[in-house]
Amino acid sequence: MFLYTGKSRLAISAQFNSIGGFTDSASSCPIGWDLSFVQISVINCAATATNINTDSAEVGPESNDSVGSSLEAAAVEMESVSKAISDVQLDNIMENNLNGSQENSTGKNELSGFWKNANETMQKFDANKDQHLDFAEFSALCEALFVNNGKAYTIEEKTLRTIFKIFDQNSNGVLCMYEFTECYNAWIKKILNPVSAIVVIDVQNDFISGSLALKNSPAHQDGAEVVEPINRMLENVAFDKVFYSLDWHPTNHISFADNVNLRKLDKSSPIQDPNEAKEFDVVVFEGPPLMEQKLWPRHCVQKSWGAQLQDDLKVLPDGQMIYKGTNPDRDSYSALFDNAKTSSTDLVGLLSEFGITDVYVCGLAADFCVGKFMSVETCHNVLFIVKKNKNLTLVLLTLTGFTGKDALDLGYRTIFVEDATRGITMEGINATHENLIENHAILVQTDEVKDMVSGVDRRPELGLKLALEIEKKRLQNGKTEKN
Ligand SMILES: [Ca+2]
Ligand SMILES: [Ca+2]
Repeated sequence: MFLYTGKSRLAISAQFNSIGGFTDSASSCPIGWDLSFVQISVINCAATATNINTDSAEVGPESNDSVGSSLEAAAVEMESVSKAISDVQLDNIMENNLNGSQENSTGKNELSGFWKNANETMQKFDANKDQHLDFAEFSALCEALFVNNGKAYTIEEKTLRTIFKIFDQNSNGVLCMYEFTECYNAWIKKILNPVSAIVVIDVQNDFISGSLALKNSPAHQDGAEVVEPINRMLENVAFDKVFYSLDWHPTNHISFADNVNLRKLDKSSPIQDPNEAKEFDVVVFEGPPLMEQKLWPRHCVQKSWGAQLQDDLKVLPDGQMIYKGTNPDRDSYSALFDNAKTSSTDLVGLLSEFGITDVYVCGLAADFCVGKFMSVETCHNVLFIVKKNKNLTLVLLTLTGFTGKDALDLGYRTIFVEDATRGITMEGINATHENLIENHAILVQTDEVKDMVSGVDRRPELGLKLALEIEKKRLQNGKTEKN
């Protein structure tokens, strides 16, 4: 059985061997499903307006023009798919699992050799030929999986045990074929064959040489310096998708100091007379909602020179612009929220539509509000943009659009391209780096990116991140089923 989306790469010829939340009660071995895979697929289904036949569990394409339909629609479709799956004959699913998926669900390259399918991989690493992978056998697999141009990375045993435990769903100390099939489909395949997007953040005139030039901020970094490494990446690396984000404010934006008269100050505002308010002061607007607001110089006004991408930045013809801060009444924090619910929905949708597994982040400014956002468990932090500091905004765009019991949980593997970013304060930059690493993102240099995107440099940290996401989704799915 297949899901068709009419879009080649993502088309989820899903064979339902990687769909979340199903347990074979007749067997001691739970069958693993990769929810994210189907989520991505289902969004795509929704975007191409598929119809779902819940009896046959087949999804067919339908010519239509509703590309970009809402994510709620996707969630509804998701439910339909789930229902359809539960009617499917278990035997067929198992058979598909055992055969391994010949379809390349996410990646662009054909997998070959012993990585070709779950069965071949199992045979390769099942040293004692008992049709199970014990921890030692799994460790050997990881040694072959996590390499840089053939050279194995050293992986801590603790990390290996964490990953092994995630896939050993019945905790009997070995991976049976069913468990391993999930491991293969949801994890190994994506590691071998990542689908990569780069998000070039706010490389705009105002942040480089305009009203909020980075070089005037405490770290005195020159924003223009990101242009060369970013261009180098865009020229040499075959990203699956390229996004450019732009701060894009209307002239009456709440954050501009010279707009302070446009809105009423609240009684609680530390400055009561708007004529006394200056740039970088904090005021409180009456709202609703009540809004504490730092006042910034006018910057990145829609269609102005300051909002334009820096002249030398390479803009690929198929690169997509992501506009943010477009709501006049939202400050940066609310814009974050707002971004998360509206403008980031576009980005979420796009990342999903293209089956992105890995997000590379570069641009301005490198710092973001540490802890405040990244520590939020449910917030699958991904892209950060600009929000506040002494004299620059530092916004964090989080992909929080999907919440609730059937929430789509998009935990992308995130790669921060260190030499293609510049920040505001050294403290902020260092804290950002630490925070990224704690959250299983990695820092790399521009020249390392090509091999990672092509799948010849495969980092264990990102493998751990993906495994943790699989576990998180499984738990969420379990809760959903109980409710
Ligand atoms: Ca074995
Ligand atoms: Ca097991």
